[in-house]
Amino acid sequence: MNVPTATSLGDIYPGDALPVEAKRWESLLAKFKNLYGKPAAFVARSPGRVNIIGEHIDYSLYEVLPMAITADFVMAVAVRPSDEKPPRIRIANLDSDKFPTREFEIPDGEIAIDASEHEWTNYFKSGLKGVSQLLQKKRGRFTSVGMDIVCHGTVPSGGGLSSSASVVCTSSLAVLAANGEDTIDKKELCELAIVSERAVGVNSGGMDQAASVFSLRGSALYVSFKPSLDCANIEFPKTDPELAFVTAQSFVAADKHVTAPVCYNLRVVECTLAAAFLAKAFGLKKELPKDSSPLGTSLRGFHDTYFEEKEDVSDNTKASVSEFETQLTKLIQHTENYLPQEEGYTRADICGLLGVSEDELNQRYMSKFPVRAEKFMLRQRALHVFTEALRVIRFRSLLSSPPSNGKDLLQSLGHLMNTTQDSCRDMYDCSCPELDELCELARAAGAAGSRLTGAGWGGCSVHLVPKDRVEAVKKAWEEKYYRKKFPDITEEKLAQAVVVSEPGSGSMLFKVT
Ligand code: NG1
Ligand code: MG
Repeated sequence: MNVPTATSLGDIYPGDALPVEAKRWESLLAKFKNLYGKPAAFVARSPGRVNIIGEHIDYSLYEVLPMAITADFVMAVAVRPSDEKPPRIRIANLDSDKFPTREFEIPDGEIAIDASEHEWTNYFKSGLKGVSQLLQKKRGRFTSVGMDIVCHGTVPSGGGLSSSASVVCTSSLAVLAANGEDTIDKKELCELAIVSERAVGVNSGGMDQAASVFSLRGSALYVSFKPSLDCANIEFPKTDPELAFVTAQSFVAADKHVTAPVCYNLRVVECTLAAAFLAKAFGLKKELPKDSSPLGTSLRGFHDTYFEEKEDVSDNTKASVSEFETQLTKLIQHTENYLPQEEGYTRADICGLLGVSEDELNQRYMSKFPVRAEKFMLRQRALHVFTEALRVIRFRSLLSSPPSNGKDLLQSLGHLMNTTQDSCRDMYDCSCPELDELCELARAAGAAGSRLTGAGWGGCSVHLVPKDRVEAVKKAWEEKYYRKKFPDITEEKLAQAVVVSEPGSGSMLFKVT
């Protein structure tokens, strides 16, 4: 698939959003001219995303269902003279108080990123680094051209809507275009952005980048990672009452960079260890296959290998939906039986079963991205992953063959989302009291389904609400959550807290004419 190029704003933004966006783009291009004394040559953009269902299972290589939102990150670019040695990057932001202007040289060798420092341009550098590695492979020796850049983002940072992916995908796209790659394969761009973002210190899966790169306006995106990255657009059926997805910020900042060793990166390790543990407990003869998951082997790899050995399923990617559901149901049972320790597993427990030393265990699973834990909650994490994978399949089936009554559909979808929230809170331990409260308030005011979205531990929540209940839900949050918790909240911040999400379009490149 190629990235479409377009020359006018009207091609991306729905009519009603145009005046606001047009103003923003005008400021972007005007600031560019002002700062660099020449016009920008092109603008790259990628959106944030909201995940509808399939939480914390992308890095176990199970299917997920996010959609792009209309908030995005845009980057106006001009290439600097090609004979400049070493080439330079000048990068500014419309929001210059929060994101100060930076200037640096592009080194001849590897691009260094200090992930311990919370620096906004690290996300640009991770895109630059990823593209440089790719083009080095393609072209041999390679150093990027220099670039002058002005950018701006409307995805709230640390708010669970994947501002990071919007920046990394936009940056990768911009660096590719600046270096003359004018037909850009979206799959290549996405795979590149997934790996690039890990340079910033979080050992993430690929959902955010897929949603940011591939989404089409008006539909959600069903993302699969096996046998390789693939996406399908999913439209929401027209129903009465109409469905709306509403996001609500908890305003609890989820700073993954600080919490990664005890939260996100630890979950990645726990899931990978659960796969190794189950494979050993079942005496699988084959090693778990190497795959694209962050630590190279995954619960999905265990899943496929298990059914290959025990039930002669030679290619599980060909399993029907109902066969896959049956398989997951069996794995849930097996996890309950073979990972019995509710109180978790120590390193010694795990080493004992896997037959490795603690040094080997740490080296294999915990060296690239260090984690801190006494106990690894393998049972709970695997149960979350398998049950969540099942919920995603059921959610998708409901959308493709909806019950004739819109109310039934709403209720069934909502029930799945609510169950996800319970599992995130109780099994995956990635919710927080504020997110739980937002969900409870919404349900009491008429939401059909409510849950956290994104990594959790703060950030954002998503709610399936019949259109005629949206105002009531908003009012409940305003009175019982936002004004109570934050008595000084400004009207502006309140307006940003709750958004009725319209599915937006994915990464694009615009020539400035
Ligand atoms: P957030 O923190 O919301 O961007 C993260 C991961 C995803 C996925 C979700 C949980 C990154 C960049 N993204 O999203 O890959 O695992 O958590 O479903 O870390
Ligand atoms: Mg992120």
